[in-house]
Amino acid sequence: MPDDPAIILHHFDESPFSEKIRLIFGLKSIAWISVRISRIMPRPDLMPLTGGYRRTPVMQIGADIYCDTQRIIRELEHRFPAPSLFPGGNEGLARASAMWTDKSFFQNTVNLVFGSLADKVPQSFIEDREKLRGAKFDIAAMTAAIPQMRDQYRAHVGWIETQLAGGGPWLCGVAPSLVDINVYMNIWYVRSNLPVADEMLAEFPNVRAWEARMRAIGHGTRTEMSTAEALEIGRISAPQTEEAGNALDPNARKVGDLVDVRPDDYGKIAVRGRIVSLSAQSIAIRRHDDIAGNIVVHFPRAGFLVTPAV
Ligand SMILES: N[C@@H](CCC(=O)N[C@@H](CS)C(=O)NCC(=O)O)C(=O)O
Repeated sequence: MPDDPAIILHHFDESPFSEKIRLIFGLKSIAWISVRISRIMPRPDLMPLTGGYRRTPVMQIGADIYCDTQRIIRELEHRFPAPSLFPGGNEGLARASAMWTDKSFFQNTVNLVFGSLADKVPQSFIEDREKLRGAKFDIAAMTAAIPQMRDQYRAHVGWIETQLAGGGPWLCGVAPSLVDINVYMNIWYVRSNLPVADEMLAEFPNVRAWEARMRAIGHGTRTEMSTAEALEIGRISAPQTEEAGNALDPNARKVGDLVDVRPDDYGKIAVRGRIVSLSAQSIAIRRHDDIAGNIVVHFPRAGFLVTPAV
């Protein structure tokens, strides 16, 4: 393996969660490889790498695969510590902010976007997202809820405005942090999809000025690669994760245990493998895939279920 393995992001350009990671590449001036995946399943070159995890984005470094932005961000901060995502401290709160921005705020944003796009949303996308959610992707209900969503979105954006008005120019002070990245996804997604965004943000001058600063961060240095080439890199690489147990694990899980790991909210597909490393914040499992070979897949702990494989 080269000393400096390539950072590969499997993503699609319209994906708001991917935009978080692209901005971190910008903030940290990272050169990265973009692998554009389809917006809907199937993703035949990606599934051998993830073992079935199907949410977007996924980061690949050789034969190590990082799932969920929470886990991807932790890895990027570890490998590229400067500039820090926590310039003024507040690391715990900054990381925890995702539980607001990615869940209640994002649900609000997503309903607003798809309710407004209404009959422009292709049937194939609706069917795919119904499989992902395990529930109806009810565009008509989202459209009917637009007035409520506008109220709630306004409340969320109001908090951003209040925070910026009390200091700034970034949400945690004088330099951009993970809180800016997490929050911005919801502004970016509305701005990218809804012409009414101008009207919705008109009453928030600090948010609009901050939005322009966020946009200026850029995406670092991006080059493109095909899904097949990325799969081949996974196949010929060896995972680099070292074994590490966690004596304080509340369920006495150990390195070598065979487990299933899956998200607890949507896209609940289990990935099965043997634990390689374990901590309060992350779990890595080793699996062998007939196509991709030996792979280690990394997940965060919050928002994920780990169960003994039966
Ligand atoms: N908690 C996940 C959420 C990711 C997520 O929901 N991404 C959307 C796209 S922006 C998704 O997976 N959509 C379905 C898909 O791409 O298959 C994360 O932080 O990465």
